[in-house]
Amino acid sequence: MASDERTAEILKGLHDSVVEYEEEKTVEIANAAVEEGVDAFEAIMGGLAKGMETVGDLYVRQEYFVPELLLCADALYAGLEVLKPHLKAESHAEPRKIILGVVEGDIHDIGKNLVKVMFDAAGWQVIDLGADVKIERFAEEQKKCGAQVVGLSALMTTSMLAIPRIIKTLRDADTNVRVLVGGAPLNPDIAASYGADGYADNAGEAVQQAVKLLDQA
Ligand code: B1M
Repeated sequence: MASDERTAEILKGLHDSVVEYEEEKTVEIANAAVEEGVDAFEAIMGGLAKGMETVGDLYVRQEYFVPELLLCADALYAGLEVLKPHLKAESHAEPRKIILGVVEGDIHDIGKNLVKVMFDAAGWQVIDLGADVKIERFAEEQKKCGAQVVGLSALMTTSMLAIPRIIKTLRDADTNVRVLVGGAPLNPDIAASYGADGYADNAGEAVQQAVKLLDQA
């Protein structure tokens, strides 16, 4: 079990190696995290995801451009491959299913992929529709597989406008399905005004919110 000081050092190492798009170093530090008993959830959220947040800031400040963003994402995914199998797996007597997707017109899928990892680890069956998903597709898939929750991710103020339209198609098709939304431009008020049942700020919280929605159902 790593000391608090060593854990902080490893989290910073993961953060920095994502920001500096050093894929091999990210893998090396992720392996050290596993070997030294750093919690995989903490390493993903406090190291890799935090690094990608910093990358977002650098992009906004025009210090990083698209090529750097993509290289940073590669480093994040490489670290994720190492850490993912070490997330504490949960199992449930009753299968819990969630459909996940990034809304139409939006190809930002890094956050959604982190959300997927957390649901996988929490023992949910995840039907991942990918990114830039057509509005009607969510209701079509929900009808096919009977998922109790549909999770929508949107990263742009333009693409998030698809959310109320998707929710309408879901409500028209199955009144019982619960809709969880997330992504940087959203907040609880916008989510509620769109008719969503829940909102989550990050990947870890997404699972907690989905469980809450099922408990309320
Ligand atoms: Co673009 N991009 N991008 N981009 N990009 C943003 C989103 C932007 C805010 C940057 C900016 O200009 N300030 C801006 C949107 C502005 C707006 O709102 N209107 C923007 C733009 C404009 C664009 C393009 C249009 C640029 C262009 O071509 N001119 C283009 C869009 C193309 C399209 O989608 N049609 C574009 C392209 C790209 C890349 C391809 C280069 C790349 C995406 C790579 C990929 O995803 N495969 C990219 C990136 C990386 C970003 C930023 C820098 C980072 C996004 C990210 O991955 N964050 C972003 C700026 C920023 O966010 N600061 C930006 C890290 C990730 C871990 O966080 O995705 O927020 P996030 O996910 C979090 C939470 O939000 C939450 O949990 C996650 C993990 O904790 N969450 C959920 C997310 N979904 C959830 C769902 C849930 C619950 C929680 O429940 C279901």
